[in-house]
Amino acid sequence: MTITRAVSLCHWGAFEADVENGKLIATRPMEGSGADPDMVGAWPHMVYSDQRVSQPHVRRSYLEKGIAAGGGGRGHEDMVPVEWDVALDLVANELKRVHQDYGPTAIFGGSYGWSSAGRLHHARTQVRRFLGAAGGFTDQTGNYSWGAAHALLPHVLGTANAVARDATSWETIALHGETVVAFGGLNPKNWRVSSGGAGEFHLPEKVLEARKRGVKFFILSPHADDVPAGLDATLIRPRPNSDTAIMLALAHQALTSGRADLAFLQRYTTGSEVFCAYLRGDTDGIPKTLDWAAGLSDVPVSELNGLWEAISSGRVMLSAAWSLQRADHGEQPFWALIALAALLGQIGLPGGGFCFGYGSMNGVGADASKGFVPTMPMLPNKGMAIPVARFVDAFLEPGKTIEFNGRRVTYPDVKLVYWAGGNPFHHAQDLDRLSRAWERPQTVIVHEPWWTPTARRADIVLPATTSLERDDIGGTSRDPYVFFMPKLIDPVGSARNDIDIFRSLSDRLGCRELFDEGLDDRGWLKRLWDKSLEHGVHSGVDLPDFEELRRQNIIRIPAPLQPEVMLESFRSDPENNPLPTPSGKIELYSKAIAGFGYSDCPGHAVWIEPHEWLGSAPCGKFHLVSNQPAKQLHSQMWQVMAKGPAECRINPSDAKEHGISGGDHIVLKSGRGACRASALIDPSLRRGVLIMPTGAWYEPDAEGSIEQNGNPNVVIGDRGTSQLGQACAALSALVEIERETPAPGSF
Ligand SMILES: Nc1nc2c(c(=O)[nH]1)N[C@H]1C(S)=C(S)[C@@H](COP(=O)(O)OP(=O)(O)OC[C@H]3O[C@@H](n4cnc5c(=O)[nH]c(N)nc54)[C@H](O)[C@@H]3O)O[C@H]1N2
Ligand SMILES: Nc1nc2c(c(=O)[nH]1)N[C@H]1C(S)=C(S)[C@@H](COP(=O)(O)OP(=O)(O)OC[C@H]3O[C@@H](n4cnc5c(=O)[nH]c(N)nc54)[C@H](O)[C@@H]3O)O[C@H]1N2
Ligand SMILES: [Mo]
Repeated sequence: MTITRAVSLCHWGAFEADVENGKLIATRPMEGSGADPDMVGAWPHMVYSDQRVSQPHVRRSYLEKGIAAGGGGRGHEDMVPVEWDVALDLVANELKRVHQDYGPTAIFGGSYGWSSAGRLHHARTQVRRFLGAAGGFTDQTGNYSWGAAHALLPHVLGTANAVARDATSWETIALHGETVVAFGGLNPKNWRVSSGGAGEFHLPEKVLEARKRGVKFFILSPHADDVPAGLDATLIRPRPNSDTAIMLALAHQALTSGRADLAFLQRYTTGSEVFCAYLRGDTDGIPKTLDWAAGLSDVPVSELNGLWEAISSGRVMLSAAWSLQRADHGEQPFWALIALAALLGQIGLPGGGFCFGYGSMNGVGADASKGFVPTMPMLPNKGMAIPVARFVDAFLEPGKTIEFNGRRVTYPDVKLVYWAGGNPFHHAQDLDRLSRAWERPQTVIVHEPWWTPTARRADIVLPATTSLERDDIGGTSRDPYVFFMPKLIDPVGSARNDIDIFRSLSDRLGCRELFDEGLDDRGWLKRLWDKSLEHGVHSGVDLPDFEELRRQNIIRIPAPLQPEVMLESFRSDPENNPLPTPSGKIELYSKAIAGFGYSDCPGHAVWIEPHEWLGSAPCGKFHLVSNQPAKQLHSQMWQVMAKGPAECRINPSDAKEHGISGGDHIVLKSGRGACRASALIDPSLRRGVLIMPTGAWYEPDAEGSIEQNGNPNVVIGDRGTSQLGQACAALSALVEIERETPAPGSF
């Protein structure tokens, strides 16, 4: 019997694996890593799940009639197993036909989703490289995570690095900070995940260390789960989507109380006069007072006063979770937070200023050296790109022109969809509408290891390996480790690596050289690592060569000499280190944005009422917060973790009013659709708010009326944040609920 023990990596952490006679037996957190044992322990169940796609499949009527079959049968018909060559010929011929008849933009290959960890075999990167090499495609720009910030922050700060990359380290907060205010909280469940994977999950300890050193925490969130245990934080529970009003009111208070740091505004910002005139009410007749914000946020003014007192002196770090900007007018809370921090004048000082994402992902604010984890280079795209979260609109309304960050984008006429490494039937909003849009393209091709809802709705499904079935290099710049991820087991079934599938297709399409430059996997991995070695030479860090990395399996990169303080060099010398904004300063008023003329995103931070929120909701409506799942990465692991429909938290008084007890099956409804959930009574939750995580696989019932597994995106609308960001606004949704009758059957 041969037993191999090796370390590998996934987005939810580094793990040790036992392989016995070629079979994966057990996986557990890498020692000292702090990864979640349930999540990394799921691997053996995942790789051998009965949901694995065993071989290529083609939808029955598509196999018989080709595109004459139409798209209506997707997800309803059976899928016929076929040989690899049959499937690959079909895919290559379709790509050739659509490209010839309609041009590159008719091929939609943005393929948004998290794929797996590992730089070479990252499916979304490979599909976009391949389609680039094959002549071009319609890409997606931005991301679901912080799409509004992706559009806004370059105008205000010059880059979007403030969302995570450049975050001020927790060490400096512990050493120099006095108060942390976290809008959207610091939910420890979000620290179980890192894009790219990680060898350290130590944020809970780092944050508690700051507390031990006397830093006081204020958390603004609808529920207590956003407060880490032991933090002893003051919890303020505003109405969802009202944070901008609170930030503006605190800024107004700074201005009118004389606390505002006018010298900072003068030296480091532009446009403060226009912004301050708005705060005073000179432009709209409404002074943005604490009373005004108390009315909008439904927080007693005494609590807002307490918050003001806490931040009016001492070193203050203001933080906002990414969730705040995944909402109607999601650009505003981020811009308002920057403006408030500017008025307090501590941007660029250790432990002070602002930052986004401390509560959103592992590693934000951890001390790690950047640039050692290589990335795959992209190839030029002769097609076009649309904002990531607008793809359903594009499928439904080809030829329509929308505004997007100062540009006009005309939707392409999509004939072919190619998805590898994402699950749009999990992540898009208004899923019943996506189902209708999904019928329109002539051909849908999906690479997946598992029969996800998206794979089940494809015409051609190609089975992909998981990251345990191939060699790779992985890591993230917010973590001190780089991993060689060894192939632990042979491909399950007849699965192939995404890159090998694209190699076979590019042979058929005559673009192989462009696609992989004649390098095999080992050649690519060595080339990637050589880039890290170069970076090591420039930064004085001694790194092992590729063969040694492979042998060592994992290497630790020394921490930077100085802990990160965001915008420190700009603060110390703004003349010589200007920001890459038009003014070189922080733009509290942006002429560029004002020039776009968008009423939903004017030239400075403003309060704009969300389209859907409790402030103007008819009686009986709830605000649905759909946050990230605790023990999954999005829809990944659902097939082994789910024990029934997703849980939906509800306040006990709200539950009582609706005759709902804990564990009851309930139905959430909106004009867009309905989904089932299991009620979880949560006394810490604000009344009128429901919290239901994403992560369930979309499963409409036979009549198509109630989704069975609890995917909140069935009831959530699909509207862009604004004409600037056109980003995902999933966290602005009003729904109704009822107890399911008759009593719940089995799951
Ligand atoms: N209502 C609501 N909706 C949301 C959000 C929200 O907060 N609320 N959040 C949004 C955010 S921030 C995000 S990031 C998205 C998540 O977006 P999703 O696309 O839903 O993310 P994943 O579930 O991680 O999808 C990755 C897919 O890749 C597959 N996969 C894994 N490894 C491989 C591989 O090697 N090859 C191939 N071909 N496939 C592989 C997995 O099985 C999985 O199906 O959801 C968004 N949607
Ligand atoms: N375990 C786990 N961790 C993850 C992920 C995962 O799938 N699983 N996904 C990762 C990804 S891709 C991303 S983008 C990040 C997302 O990071 P975030 O967007 O920060 O995470 P969420 O869990 O969606 O939301 C965080 C909290 O915001 C609060 N909140 C929602 N709306 C409002 C509001 O209007 N005001 C205030 N004050 N609070 C509000 C909710 O109570 C919620 O618990 O998470 C990452 N971390
Ligand atoms: Mo995300």
